[in-house]
Amino acid sequence: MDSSKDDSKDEAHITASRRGFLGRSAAMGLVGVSLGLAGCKEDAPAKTASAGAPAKGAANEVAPGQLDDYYAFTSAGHGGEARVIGLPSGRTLKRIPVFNIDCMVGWGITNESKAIMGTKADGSLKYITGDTHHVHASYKDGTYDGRFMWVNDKIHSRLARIRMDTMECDKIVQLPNVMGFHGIFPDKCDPVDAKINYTTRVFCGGEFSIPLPNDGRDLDDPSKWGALFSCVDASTMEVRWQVRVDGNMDLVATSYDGKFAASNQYNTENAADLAGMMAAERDACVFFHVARIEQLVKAGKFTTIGASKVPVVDGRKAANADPATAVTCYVPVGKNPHGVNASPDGKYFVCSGKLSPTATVIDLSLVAQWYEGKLKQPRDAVVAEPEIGLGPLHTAFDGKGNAYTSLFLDSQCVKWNVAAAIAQFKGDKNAKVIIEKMDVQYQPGHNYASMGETKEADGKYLNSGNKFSKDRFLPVGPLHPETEQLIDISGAKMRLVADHTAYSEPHDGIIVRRDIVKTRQIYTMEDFPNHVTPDNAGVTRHGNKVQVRLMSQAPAYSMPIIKVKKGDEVTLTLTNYDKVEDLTHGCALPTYNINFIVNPQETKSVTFKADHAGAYWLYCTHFCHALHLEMRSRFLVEA
Ligand code: RUQ
Ligand code: CUA
Ligand code: CA
Repeated sequence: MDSSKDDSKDEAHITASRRGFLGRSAAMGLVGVSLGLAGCKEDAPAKTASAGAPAKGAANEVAPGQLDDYYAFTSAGHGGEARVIGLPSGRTLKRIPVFNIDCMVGWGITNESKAIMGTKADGSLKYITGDTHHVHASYKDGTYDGRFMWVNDKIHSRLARIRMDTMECDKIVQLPNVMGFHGIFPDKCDPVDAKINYTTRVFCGGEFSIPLPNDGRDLDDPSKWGALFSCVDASTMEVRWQVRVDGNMDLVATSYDGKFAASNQYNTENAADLAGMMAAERDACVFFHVARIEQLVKAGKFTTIGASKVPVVDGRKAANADPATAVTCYVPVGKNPHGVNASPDGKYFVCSGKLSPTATVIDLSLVAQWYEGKLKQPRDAVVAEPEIGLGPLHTAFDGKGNAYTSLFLDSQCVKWNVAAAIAQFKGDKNAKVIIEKMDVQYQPGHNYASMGETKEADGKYLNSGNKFSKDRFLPVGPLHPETEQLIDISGAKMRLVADHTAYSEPHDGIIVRRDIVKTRQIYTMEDFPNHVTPDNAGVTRHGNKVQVRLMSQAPAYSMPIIKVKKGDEVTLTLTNYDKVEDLTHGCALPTYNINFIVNPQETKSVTFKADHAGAYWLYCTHFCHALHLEMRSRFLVEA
């Protein structure tokens, strides 16, 4: 095998690789026809030169000691965590374990984190895998308020909340009777009481149809299966209600007035196989009338499914034909759409076609009119449908009337003007819809702009989350990092300012101005009910249940020797008495799988069976002091 040939920088090879990807898709029968590429127009505007080299005086330069202007909060895909990145530098600031186990902080190891993640009767974790796609933060007055973020888990249909002051997950809820929970979006305002102008609900789209309940019935009859849209209370994190829909849901967006949540549907066919999901020429974006759903729930007009007590309202088409009482409105959009995004002026939702080279622009005021009986057909709410390129997925906004859509198949980001698209739809042949197309490397999934999902969209940066990097970075084996390309969108022309790497595989993210985020410096000891005090520190025993209460203060633990007996069930609680910001200690116990950290004034605990005798050095893992290595105690398990 000739492996010496370095073809990684060979353009032809790259192009071939890219074709290979598409070719493989086509060979698998994957959307061969549609991707082969319906409506591909040859008269598309000329591409700008491939932005291979970053611009001179790159705008991403953040000098040593200088702080970034923005935080990016991103998902991590099947890594199961969330991430915090500084922008424009691209420096990774933090990884927030959520659905995954992380032995640096002890997530999935400590009792406190396990209680959040969920355990089985024997105390072990219910799930050890996760698939995070979408991170969205809480709102007030149409912009971020710095309280919370939420992230979905597609694999086990869970929604997690992350406190922005500590950047740690504090609650996780599982959605009943949902599989493939994909899109999420917090509401921005109450649908009835406009004084409640902050997030109180989080909406969740269920992508896969399953038997309802999923207990073994109807296995051979997918026509009876269904999908649910869920509303979670932002503060209690309990599921408030669900709506059964026709078709499926993918991504979710919410209106600025709180009246609507919407989800794009690529499977309006209700099909259970690939060909069936591509049968219809148009699919839909379904708009949920939040106030009416809550009225029905209040009036007791709902059902429940299986063992779940969550109220379920019928949002299927047949039950919602009358606009006067409907809770759902299905607006037809381009074939197999992906992504639905709200424009920062609050007026439009944009759905990308994916299998149609178009984006569909829906006017929210017209959706409202349909519900008031003033609009004939839901389809009349469509006010533009420009052709923008192949494989459009997600759309970001700059707050200046322009939209930026990722084109997966074209490997481009297309900048287009929303007002021009509407004018063109009305018949203006001179409307200049497409402003610029920029090559990205390669095949973008999600993109997102600085503050782009708020009323404060500032049109500074766009991040293109590209699924393939190939030649962009030093090779690291068959799996490459992804390319997160940072694009300066503040000028007339888009300008690539950096290729940042990302470990597989972030999907979506948000870019938040740094002044919005207010983090804590240290914890408050009293916030932990089980914190150790000098009075209760030490070893106490009740039968074979042993409490080990330990304190840390650099460079020592409060007990040099800890003695237990083989067979004991040990609960070790550690409170960090250091008060200096960032003065964190670790706690590792060899052969017992114990490994976690305690930040200043924080308390954590672990429970384990001391099932093998011997001497074990309980040691500090987190560099804390000149005598960090000496910071250890003898943990003795007597035979
Ligand atoms: S959605 S890019 Cu498009 Cu979850 Cu992944
Ligand atoms: Cu304490 Cu290292
Ligand atoms: Ca379809």
